[in-house]
Amino acid sequence: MSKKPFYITTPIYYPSGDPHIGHCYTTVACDSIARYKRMQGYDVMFLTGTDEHGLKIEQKAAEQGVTPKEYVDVIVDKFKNLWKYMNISYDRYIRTTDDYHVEAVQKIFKELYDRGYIYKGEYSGKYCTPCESFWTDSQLDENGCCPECHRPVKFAKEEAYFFKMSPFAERIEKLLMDTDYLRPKTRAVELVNNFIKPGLEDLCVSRTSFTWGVPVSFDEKHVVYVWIDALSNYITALGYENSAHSDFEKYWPADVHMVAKDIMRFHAIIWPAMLMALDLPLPKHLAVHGYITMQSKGGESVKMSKSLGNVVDPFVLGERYGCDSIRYHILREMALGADSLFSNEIMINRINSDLANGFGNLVSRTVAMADKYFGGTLPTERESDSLDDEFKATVSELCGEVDKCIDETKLKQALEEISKVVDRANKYIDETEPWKLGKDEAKKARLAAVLYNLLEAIRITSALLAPFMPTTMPKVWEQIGATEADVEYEKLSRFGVLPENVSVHKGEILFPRIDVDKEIEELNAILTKNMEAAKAKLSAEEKGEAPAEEIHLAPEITIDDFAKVEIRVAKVVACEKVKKSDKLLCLQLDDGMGGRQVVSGIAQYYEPEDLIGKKLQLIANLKPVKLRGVDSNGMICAADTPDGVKVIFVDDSIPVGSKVR
Ligand code: ME8
Repeated sequence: MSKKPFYITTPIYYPSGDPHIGHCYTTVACDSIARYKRMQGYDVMFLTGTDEHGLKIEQKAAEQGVTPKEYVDVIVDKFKNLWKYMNISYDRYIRTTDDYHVEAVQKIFKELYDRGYIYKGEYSGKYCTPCESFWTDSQLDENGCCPECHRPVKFAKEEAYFFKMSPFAERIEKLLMDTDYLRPKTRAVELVNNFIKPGLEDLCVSRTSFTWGVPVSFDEKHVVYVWIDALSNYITALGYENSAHSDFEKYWPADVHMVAKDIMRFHAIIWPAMLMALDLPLPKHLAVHGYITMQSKGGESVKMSKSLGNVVDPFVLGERYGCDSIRYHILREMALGADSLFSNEIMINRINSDLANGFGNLVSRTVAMADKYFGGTLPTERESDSLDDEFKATVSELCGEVDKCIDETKLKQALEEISKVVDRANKYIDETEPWKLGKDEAKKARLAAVLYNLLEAIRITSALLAPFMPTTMPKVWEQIGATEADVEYEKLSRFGVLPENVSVHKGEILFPRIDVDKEIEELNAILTKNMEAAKAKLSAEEKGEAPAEEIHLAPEITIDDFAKVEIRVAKVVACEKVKKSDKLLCLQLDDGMGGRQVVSGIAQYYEPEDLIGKKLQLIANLKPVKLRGVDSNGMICAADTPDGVKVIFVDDSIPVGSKVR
């Protein structure tokens, strides 16, 4: 039997700054649902990606002296690294700069034009450059600034194409008010009252004031502006109007689009209108969540965002507590639709209470007792008690409850349901007092029953937690002696799946208890330092200055990690520009080991003759690569400074080949 398809998407993120915990929320939430649905046997397509066009990217790239594509490539890699680190199981990653997407967007734009839904006009209004948004006067904040980032806006006017919204108003109102499209439904009234009732305004869908975008095929001085380019990703990634993919028939319409409230309007009104104009089916659900917020100095909760510089680096948290704990924390704290305040204290207390004291303790106590009283293998003789029936029923019903929460995109509730059963299991230990049973030979059969019931509770709760915490749960299965077959979805509503004589294996502590005071002090210091550096960088960028220093604080390494990098002193014996490249120089080095060739991106800062005869530091054990077809065996050390890149030269008295440590 062929599996039922299930299609879920995150927004495509702007690669205009490093990803932060706010981006992680949507992606981790979608990943958990995707994993859950795969576990249930669906054929899942989980899409994420990056939204790479627009003025802001064009400007940032120009400031750095690189092309927009070069600029986004670096940040897209950071997003992909983060998703790898957070164990995100996306099936497809779309970049709006991918050729197939560009081609499909041009066709979609032309199709909408041919159908009479796009026309040429003139746009004028208040424009916020960092947010790339035009705002009406009534939308500006109390200081007449951008309502999103609160920076000044300027009056702007240009020829533009518009997408007609009014033909779809009635159908969209019905979609929002009478169907289960928008979640939570409470937001539908706000959208209808604010945008549909006053009359849907036509949407500006092209720009002539910048070039970094998809060109309008029939009027090349225009580029497609934001939403037709960005929203189309959900269908072009499946092969709509392109031949790079061929899953459109299978996966469209999407089962769930998940976004934060900042882009709800675009997904709740504009996206359905575009699909209606193209005569395509509408997605089944749009799940809208709130923001991860931070407390400002004034005490209010404000959105964590790169344009405010108040971001928390997921790598810093992951290195300290493990990425599963971070995944759990962010999902457990945020109810669908509501904001959730991020603080180190809330996070640490949550990890301690639910994971260290709750689930982790349940596993370690149960496994330790099976080990202590039965040498790890349960005897088959059992004695049940009436207390067990209610416990078994509670555990067996959990899967149905979690299924319901997943289907309603209520992940916080799903985790709460699981926590309740974990708490119930810990209480079952207190009620049955296995440590007393263990002292009495006559009660061993009862003890075996108690421990078996606990192992079954762990089997079921851990399997249901696995989509949320995919790294840790296989370790739990190892400890409780469960095979992959034991944790299959079909066996999660059934008690009594583990073999009667199951063997446990004591293992590492899954979630070590965190010393709250000590940790908060250390973490606050790191995160405050990072945040201040991020803000300094942001304000330097706004003033058009290069940042004083690179702000990203890499995770701590040990001396052994450092020892893996071999730095040697080398002398430049020859140097020339790499052909057809403005950036690269090719250096011949005397490294005291027979010599080598290194290619370095410093041609904008040095002429070849500036370097010949100089001594510098060479990363000698870097894997060789080809740059513009030229072999490069290592890397030379240089510093990023406000005046550009500067090579770190070494005193001439140090012999070539000397090791730097
Ligand atoms: O809007 N809390 O991209 P974007 C929760 N490219 N979620 C947050 C968050 C926070 N503090 N900060 C960001 C765009 N997000 C467009 C989208 S879609 C066709 C185009 C998440 O990089 C949240 O999901 O500004 C938000 O909707 C998304 O990042 C947008 O990020």
